[in-house]
Amino acid sequence: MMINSNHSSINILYKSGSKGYAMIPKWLKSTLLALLLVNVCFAQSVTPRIKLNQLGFYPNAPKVAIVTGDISANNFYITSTNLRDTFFTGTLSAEKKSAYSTTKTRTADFSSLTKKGSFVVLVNGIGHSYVFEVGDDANKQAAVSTIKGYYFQRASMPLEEKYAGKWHRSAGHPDDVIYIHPSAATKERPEGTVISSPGGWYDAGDYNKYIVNSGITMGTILSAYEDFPDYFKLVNTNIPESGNAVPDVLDEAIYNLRWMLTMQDPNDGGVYNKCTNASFDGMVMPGVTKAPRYVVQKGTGATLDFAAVTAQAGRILSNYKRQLPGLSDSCIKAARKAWAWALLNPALEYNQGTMNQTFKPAVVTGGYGDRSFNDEWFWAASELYLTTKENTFYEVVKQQMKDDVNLPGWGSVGMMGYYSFLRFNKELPAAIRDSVAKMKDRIMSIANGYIEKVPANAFATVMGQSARDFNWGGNSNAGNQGILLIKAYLLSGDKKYIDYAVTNLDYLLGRNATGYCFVTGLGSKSPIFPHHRQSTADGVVEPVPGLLAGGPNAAMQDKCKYEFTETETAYSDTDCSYASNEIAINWNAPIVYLANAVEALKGQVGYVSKK
Ligand code: 9MR
Repeated sequence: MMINSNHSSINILYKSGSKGYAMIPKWLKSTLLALLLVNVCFAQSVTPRIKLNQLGFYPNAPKVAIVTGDISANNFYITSTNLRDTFFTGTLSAEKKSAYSTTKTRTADFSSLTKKGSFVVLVNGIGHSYVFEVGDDANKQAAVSTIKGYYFQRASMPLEEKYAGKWHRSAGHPDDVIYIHPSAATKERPEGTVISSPGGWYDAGDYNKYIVNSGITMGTILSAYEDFPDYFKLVNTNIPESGNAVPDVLDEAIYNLRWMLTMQDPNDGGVYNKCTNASFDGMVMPGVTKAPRYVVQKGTGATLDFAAVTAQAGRILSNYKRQLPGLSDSCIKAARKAWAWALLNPALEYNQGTMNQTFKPAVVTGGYGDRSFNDEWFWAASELYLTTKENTFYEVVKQQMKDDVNLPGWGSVGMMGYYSFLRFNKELPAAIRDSVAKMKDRIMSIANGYIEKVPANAFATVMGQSARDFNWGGNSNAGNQGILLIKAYLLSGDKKYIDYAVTNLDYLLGRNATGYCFVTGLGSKSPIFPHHRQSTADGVVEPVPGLLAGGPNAAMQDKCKYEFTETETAYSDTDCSYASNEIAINWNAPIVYLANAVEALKGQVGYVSKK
């Protein structure tokens, strides 16, 4: 229903009925209208002070915008994009002071607006928000474009215009001549031996490929598929493999999986930490520099992450044996071999500093150096057990299981094992279901802890309840908290957990203290200058789309120029800022999971009417 309101003079002119309008002489009408338009546009122009999911909302889902700063008005309006028609009038909440910046906020809750269309939030004296949609596909663009982001990270193949649009480019690093770095030399593969390690995704803004970071990334994406296989059958990302008999999200993951398989030494099963230059390339297009590439030292973290991913992939791909002959079996074989190597090398750390004291050339690219391997043992044992059902793996699950497991990250993968066990809980033997019950309790207790703290949060999100959320790549925390809440929904069937997961999707897409929608190419205000070599060097104004910026990082290690510097605003949309504005495969994966899970569940939880 349309509600008449008096929030804007232009509205009065149009809405007060033909009588009032007709009383004004014709010559005056046009002058007045012009004047009023100038006035309205001035007083009610778009403002960054209204923060919201810049894509929009589902008709029957919660809808919240956050208005920041000093506000004298008490009402807000949801209007048409030309501000003429008002569809909802609401009252702003009491003011809240943010815990991690000087920002003051008031909440505009318009959840009961169910009308579909394009709208803005209007607050008198402040202005109006960016245009957002209410519709059945509110987060679909985020869901699809963040998967497509991985296609743009592919090494060793040209990105053709029909898939990559204006971001098409040549193949980049062929990676068919990779030297065994002295740190990785063995009898069978002495220093300087050449191997081939093509394909895979570039890690981030840089052009190197790291197994540890691929591990958590692949685990997250494969888990999204395993949780919602039917949904993913319908997701088309327009990649070269689209239209084959495998879902696009799996085709994309397989591109990286095949690279991962090249990183295992077939002689002993150990896995190299990375395939890398000795030092980072300049801000040039992929493949411009011809610096030698190396595989560097094997490690327990890399090898167990590899075992977990290949075990999980082997399980998933056993349903695609006809389409992908041999791949599932090769993965499981590789996982077992990696496991065997790890048993002989149970805690071989990758310490780049120490390595560089012994071996030349010194390697100064990303370290991903982990020191504790309990969580990697647990994750690898979990995936191997779930794939093979062999008790030896379950013995290790029992030994390594901890009950204080927290959100996943590249150096902390225990929760990945929890997630996989819980996915298959119903199929497990009774004795095992008891330990799985403890995993469920842990997840529910973290989820409930998040929910309790939302009312105190100035943006009414789960993200940003602790200063620790704003670290390097902090936006992945928002995504990972969202995933945990989705799991809580899947475990409990209680819809409120999805509502809270959506607060974090809203956070990433604009409802945050910076006001940025953090995915390139989405929304009205998103990063233009990510620390991403291709985006900087390709001569295209818009950055490569579908990539999530790291986000506010209070430590600002890069010492670049920051537009804002408080804990929750320490974000700089400059290509200098690798500490807040880089993109990375492990940060994209949680938003891939979250956005796609919400799209997959939107009918089940009643956000949209079921078709
Ligand atoms: O994501 C990594 C972050 O947790 C570390 O604090 C940081 C510094 O070691 O490195 C980040 O990873 C970078 C990697 O080392 C190289 N590629 C780009 C990654 C994102 O900045």
